[in-house]
Amino acid sequence: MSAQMEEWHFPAGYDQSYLPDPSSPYWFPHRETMDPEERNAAVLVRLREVMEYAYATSPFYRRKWDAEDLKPADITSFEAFEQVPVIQKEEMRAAQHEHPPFGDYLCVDESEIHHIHGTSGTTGMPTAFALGRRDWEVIADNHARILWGMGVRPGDTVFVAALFSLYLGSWGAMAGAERLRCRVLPFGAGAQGMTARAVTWLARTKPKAFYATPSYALRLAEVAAQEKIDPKDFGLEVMFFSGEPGASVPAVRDAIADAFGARVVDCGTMAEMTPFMSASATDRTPDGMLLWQDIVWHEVCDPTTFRTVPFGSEGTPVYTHLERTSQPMIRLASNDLTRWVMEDNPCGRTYPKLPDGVYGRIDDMIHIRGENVYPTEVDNFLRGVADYGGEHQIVVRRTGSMDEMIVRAECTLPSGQRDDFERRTGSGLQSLLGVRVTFESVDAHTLERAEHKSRRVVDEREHTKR
Ligand code: 8LH
Repeated sequence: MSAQMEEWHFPAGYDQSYLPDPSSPYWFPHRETMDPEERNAAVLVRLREVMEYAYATSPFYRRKWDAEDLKPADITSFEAFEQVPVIQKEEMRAAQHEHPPFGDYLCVDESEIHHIHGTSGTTGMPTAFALGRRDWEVIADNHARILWGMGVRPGDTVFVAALFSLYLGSWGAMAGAERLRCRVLPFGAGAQGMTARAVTWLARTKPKAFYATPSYALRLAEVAAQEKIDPKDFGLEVMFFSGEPGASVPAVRDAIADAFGARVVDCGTMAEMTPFMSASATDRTPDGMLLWQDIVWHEVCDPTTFRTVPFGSEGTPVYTHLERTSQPMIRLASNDLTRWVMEDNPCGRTYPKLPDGVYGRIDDMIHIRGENVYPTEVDNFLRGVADYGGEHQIVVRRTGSMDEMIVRAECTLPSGQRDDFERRTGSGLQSLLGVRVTFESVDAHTLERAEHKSRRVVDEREHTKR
């Protein structure tokens, strides 16, 4: 372990009165800019420690690793660590079913639980997340550190425009902003008429920073336009997003930056992985997301073998907590898709990077007639088309023995004048995706807008798991 790594110990605990020197771009200058090999060596020791802790405190991990004849002490190299079996969400659901409500991977006494969050449960049994009191403080510290990296400073007003419910995104952003000594405006989202009220509050309070999902920011810009308010007048400087692809999809990113006149920052892993901001861009490395490897260990892996892929390659993120004690996740499979690189970052942090962010879930990729279509490609393309109305839907269905893809997009032109729009958009999509597309236009403002995460794909094929 490097003697100079600031506050590096397990279980983690940070000096709650610490703030960096105001002139420093870094919260922890050494940890953020150190030689990555040296950092990795410290992380390897930590991985063993976290595994020892989990093995001692959780029947779930003992069962899982005993079945593979694996002991934490065996983890003496990253090659060995890559052989630790991944956790899939179904296993957590099963563990919570057997040991309600938190599963037998809760590694602290129930009296230590400070927050309970969960999945919405719209696509199956909901999963509960238990976060310890001490962990919450550490999460807040980590998020404050990452917000500092985005350029947010004590005293700044941070407007949180995401659901305050079971969703961890809003609470995690708020915890970090509070620890950073910001002024938090926990506005929320999702109630009737709330978007118009958000416009009023943004115009009145002129916050410096803003958190939401990317699709909600675009929705907000539309509602502001309807209210004859220019979102640039909110005076926002930095908008950070998580929860879905968007902030790293070039056309979406540009649309948000142009509408609000603010910097767009992408962040986010998974709720289970809170501090979920451990993948995040910074003010001087604004594109994609850096992987803050001393907070959460991020691997990008082959989706079948779960061994890491070389830098430059595509794979699926696999995450391991380095600081959580309540429900530490050790090799949680995300089933998302990304690409990682290791290069010099303009901000000086020596972390690997996901240059294109996380571009989607493996399950959401549409397999049609031998081609793979990412819904984000469609989004990116449509946002560049003149007269596009801002929302679309992708329907995949089987007609006879053929799969058919229908893209329905809003158009700002009156219905009698859309021939040219339909022709250029339909043929553009077809050549981009390499599959036949039936393209339809609908009136602007007629498709549903997301108040949270968008759901634009309707796959009607029976065999497709959604
Ligand atoms: C993303 C991104 C992103 C999440 N780019 N896809 O918001 C962060 C946490 C709280 C969250 O959304 O957790 P949740 O609800 O468990 O969803 C996780 C999934 O959301 C993740 O696996 C991705 O598919 C997606 N996601 N942040 C692209 N910045």
